[in-house]
Amino acid sequence: MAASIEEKRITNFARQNFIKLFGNGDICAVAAPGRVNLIGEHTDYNAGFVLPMALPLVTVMVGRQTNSNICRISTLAENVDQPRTIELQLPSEKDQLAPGEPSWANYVKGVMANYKGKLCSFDAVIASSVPVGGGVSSSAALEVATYMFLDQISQDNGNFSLKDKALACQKAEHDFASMPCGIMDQFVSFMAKEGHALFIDCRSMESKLVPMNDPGLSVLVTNSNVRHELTGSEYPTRRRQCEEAAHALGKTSLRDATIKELEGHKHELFDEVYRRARHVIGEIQRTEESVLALENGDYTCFGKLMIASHNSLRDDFQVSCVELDELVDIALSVKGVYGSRMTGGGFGGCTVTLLKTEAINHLQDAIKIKYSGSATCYICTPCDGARRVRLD
Ligand code: GAF
Repeated sequence: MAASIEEKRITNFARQNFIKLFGNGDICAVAAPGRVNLIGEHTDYNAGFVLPMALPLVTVMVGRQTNSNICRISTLAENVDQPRTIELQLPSEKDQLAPGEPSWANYVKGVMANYKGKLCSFDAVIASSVPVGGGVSSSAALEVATYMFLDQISQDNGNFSLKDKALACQKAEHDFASMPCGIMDQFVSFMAKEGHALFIDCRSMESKLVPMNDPGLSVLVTNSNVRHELTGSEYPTRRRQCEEAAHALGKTSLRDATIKELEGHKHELFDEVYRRARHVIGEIQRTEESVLALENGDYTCFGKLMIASHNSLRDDFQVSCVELDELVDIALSVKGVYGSRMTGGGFGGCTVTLLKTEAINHLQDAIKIKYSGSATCYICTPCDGARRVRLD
């Protein structure tokens, strides 16, 4: 899927609807991608490493600044709670904004509340091809698109760094969606580069681009199209358990802990807490090793690390589900597949599979025949982060 085709389709859709709702005239458009995490799951809030890449799937926001002191925001995204259009009084102070109903608007309001430049009133329409609840970061794509849009229309956007903007979007998600997420999703949605995965050190917030442009290598993202309701409640619990383990080991975060130290404290920890920590410590190490493997073109090694990651998420971190396990097993039964794992927060959503390009059709056929549900497959090349979109 070429980013530009997808981007054009969604942008035109949003633009036509904008004109219907708010009239013709000067319109600007921005796009922010969803992401797939290749490896490094549930490590970002443990100050660890992650290795995501941006997807061709995007959220776009089109619109313009107005002089009305009212912000009118409309969404075309599927699966949203009603109403689809909200009107907000432009607040004199950003902290007057508060979360509420409809829930989709909280991501937009949260970013407005944390926007670092000067807010102005606007009309906007949002459209997206990032599947909601797919574990490919539809929330971050909406937050980052909102931030980019505000930057485009503001008279004074303050020229902040992408890192500052990512942190503002993360805070929006914490405060307005009650989701204590790490920094991975917002960071990669801002900073990704075409043809590369992004290795992020979530402690120093430094990152390195890792080339991923071998035509013989492909990435298949498979949406299980299931979402178990546990996600909302289990994520904060996992985060708390990790903090509890770090505390018991006398560390600021699990990034600084070793398996040996964990074993030494095993008797002091609840079994669940011990296993959560074992996943995180192992996953941080796997992520470091996977970058070297990718840089050396050692896809077999990378694939093995992905499989170990999945097993650890399933058995120790306990965030997988039967559908994701089934999709991983199907992928691993196909010749030419290097590795496969669940990706994102878990309890449904997507798997990511690294494979030889020549094996893609076989894998898609196997999923069609063997998967007990109905899956959606996306062949993905690494795309650019958030950008302004030119309107023809
Ligand atoms: C979700 C969160 F938003 C991320 O910060 C990350 O923790 C991920 O789950 C798990 O790796 O996408």
